[in-house]
Parts: sequence; structure tokens; C-alpha cells
Amino acid sequence: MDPHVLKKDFPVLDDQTLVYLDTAASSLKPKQVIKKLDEYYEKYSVNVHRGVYSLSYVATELYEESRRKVSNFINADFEEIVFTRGASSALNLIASSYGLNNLTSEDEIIVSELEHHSQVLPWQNVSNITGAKLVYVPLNKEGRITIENLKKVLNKKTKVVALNYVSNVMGYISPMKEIVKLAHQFGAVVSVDAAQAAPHKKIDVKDLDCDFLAFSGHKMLGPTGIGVVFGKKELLDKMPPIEFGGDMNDNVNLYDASWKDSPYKFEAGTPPIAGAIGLGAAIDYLENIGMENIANHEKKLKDYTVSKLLEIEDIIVYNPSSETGIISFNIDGVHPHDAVTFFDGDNICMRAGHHCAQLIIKWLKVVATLRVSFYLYNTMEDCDKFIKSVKNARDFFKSVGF
Ligand code: 7TS
Repeated sequence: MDPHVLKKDFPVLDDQTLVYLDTAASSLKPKQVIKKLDEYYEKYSVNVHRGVYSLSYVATELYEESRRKVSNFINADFEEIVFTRGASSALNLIASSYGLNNLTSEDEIIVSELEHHSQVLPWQNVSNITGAKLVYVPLNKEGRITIENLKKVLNKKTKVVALNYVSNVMGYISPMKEIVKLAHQFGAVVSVDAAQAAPHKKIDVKDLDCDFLAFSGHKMLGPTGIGVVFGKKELLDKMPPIEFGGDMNDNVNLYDASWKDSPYKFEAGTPPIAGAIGLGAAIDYLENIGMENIANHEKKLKDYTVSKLLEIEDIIVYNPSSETGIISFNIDGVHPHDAVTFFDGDNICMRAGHHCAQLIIKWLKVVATLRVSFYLYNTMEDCDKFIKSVKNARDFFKSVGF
């Protein structure tokens, strides 16, 4: 893959001075995806599953074809894919439907300080309502989730293990296959937050054997407003809906109603039709390049950039050993929000803050970090521009007494 060629697919990058290093927040969108969205809105922008006319059949077919693409993308079965509004609503669905209906005060839920708020807060809510105990797997010295530490907290009371596959702050890949295997030995179900994994690495839910998995479309070249829950069919079938309304029901009586089978019972109301269709186009684009090529490219950029960063005085990198394209760092003595404003002046987009993962920021004992995250459209030239800007920022802030 040649990122210089790929860049041309991304209209935002028509501004050739722009360096986009904030894919972990949201990726840019290629024209192939934008075209597919335009096509939906221009040619068949009608509702799905209800109209008995040709246009509605077309929209329904494309919406369901995207479900097929998503299921193939992660090696799930078609009925195991529920469309949601994003990873956050996907993770909330899992916790609210499975957690609130299966856990009691006798039970334990394992999470970690490496989680995004969207993974940990829904389980905090389940814990508060059911009385189930929230247990944190201790992180190792680097801030990683390890099997050794998981063994210390897993026990017969553990009913749920809810962890990230790739951390949005540290970029570490959790040993998910081993985590699932171990959790299953204790009879726990595993809910995987794959928001930072699905865009960057091949996922095979059958091989992982995870029970649930969630991700967003907008971090993987797709539109905003679309996310995915994968759930094993036997679990989804037993879980109640958490939203009620049109299209998710079968028979409705005065005081009760029955639901469609999963996944449809979880998709109340008009679903994100354009979002799903756009996500299908994004998956086509990613598969065309190959997930392994994308992962290798990002790792190469990250290794190069970390090695250059470490040559600069006063730079602290928190995750030099990360296996993915995420770098968290600071300029010693400089608040990340001041630094990021400097980078913006060089037309470099990146994020500063707690990245919606305050627990790991507290664990690192810092107020915030700067974060770079690479994707398939980033080049070595982007890395060099970024490094130059970091050097200038460091020199500037030191010269004014930071
Ligand atoms: N889980 C992880 C690991 C994430 O990184 C994010 C978003 C989410 C869940 C939630 O996804 P959403 O699409 O519902 O927002 N992470 C980030 C980030 O790192 N910077 O901005 C959003």
C-alpha cells in the first residue's frame, strides 16, 4: 500500500499542508464512502423494513448487505450483528441488556484502568444498580493488562470481563484470546471494546471466542452515527431489548407485546440506514487494502516517530513499546493543551487531554497527555513534519521559561 496514493482518496487531505494525527478520535473519510452516502440520499433515501415499494426494497437490501459485510469482516454470523449509534451505545447495550438482567450482588465484574469511559461507566452503572462488585485487574509496570494479573482477580464470582482490545491512550493490544479462554474457565462472559482494534487489525470473533464485541464506524473510514454490537447468537436470543418502539416488535397488545428475533429486537425505530451503508463501503475500502498491511504501516510510522521523539530533550513517551499506531507523550513542564495549540499553528491535528480515559491518566500520574494516532493515509513526511514541530514547540516553550 502506498499512503501517498491513498491520500488522494481523502478530500480533507486536498490541503496538502494538513497533517492529520487524530484518527483515534475519528478517521477521515474517503470519497468512496462519501459517494455511497450521496448515492443513498440522492437515489433511495427512504426507510427500511416497511415500505412495500421498490425504493424501500433497495434501501433494505443495502442496509442488510452492510450487516453481511460487517459479519464477514469480523467472521461473525449475520444475525449476530446489531447496528447501533456508535461504540458507546453498543457497549451500553451490552451492559444494560446482559448486565442488568444477569448480575446480582453475589457477582463480580472485571474491568481495568485502561478502559475508555464508554466501557467502564456502563458497568459502573450495572454495579450500582445490581450490587455486583466492580473489580479492577491490576495493570503491569507498563500499564498493560496481562494474563498473570487477570489470574489474580478472576474467581468463581466473576460473571463479566469487560476489557479493551486496543487502548486508545497506550495503543497496547490486550492478549484477548487468552483473556477469553481464561474467563471462560471461570464461567464468565467477555465483552470486548474493539473501538480502536477494528479499524486497525483483523478481528475474528470465532477465533477469539469472545461473547460480545463493540466498535464504531467513524474510526474506520465510515460515517458517524453507526456502531456495531457483535453478540453470540445464544446470548442475544436470551437478552431483552433496551429500547422499545417501531420495527422491533411482533405482536402488540394493550398491555404487552412480543419482540422480533435478534438482531432486530435491538434496533428500535428508524435505524442509521445511511450510516450502515457507508460502513459497508468503508469495509470494502479497508479489505481492498488489507488489514495486515494497514497494521504494519501504522507500526512502522509509530516506531520511526517514537525513535525520533526520544532523541528530543524533555520529551516523555508513555508507551514506547506499543504495538499499534498510537503514541502518548508530553513535553516536560508544558501543559498538553498549550503544546497542542502550537501544533495547530503548524496545521497538525492531534489530541490533548484525558482522551475519555481518565483512569489511565490518573494511573500515569499526569494531568493529561498529547496523543498522536496514525492511519493508512499518514506518511513518513507527516512524521517528519510532526517531529520538526515538536522540536520547535520544545524550544519555544523552554525559551519562554516553561
Ligand atoms: N472505546 C474506545 C477504546 C474508544 O477509543 C472510544 C472513542 C470509544 C470506545 C467510544 O467510541 P464512540 O465512537 O462511541 O465515541 N475514543 C475516542 C478517543 O480516543 N478520542 O476521541 C474519542
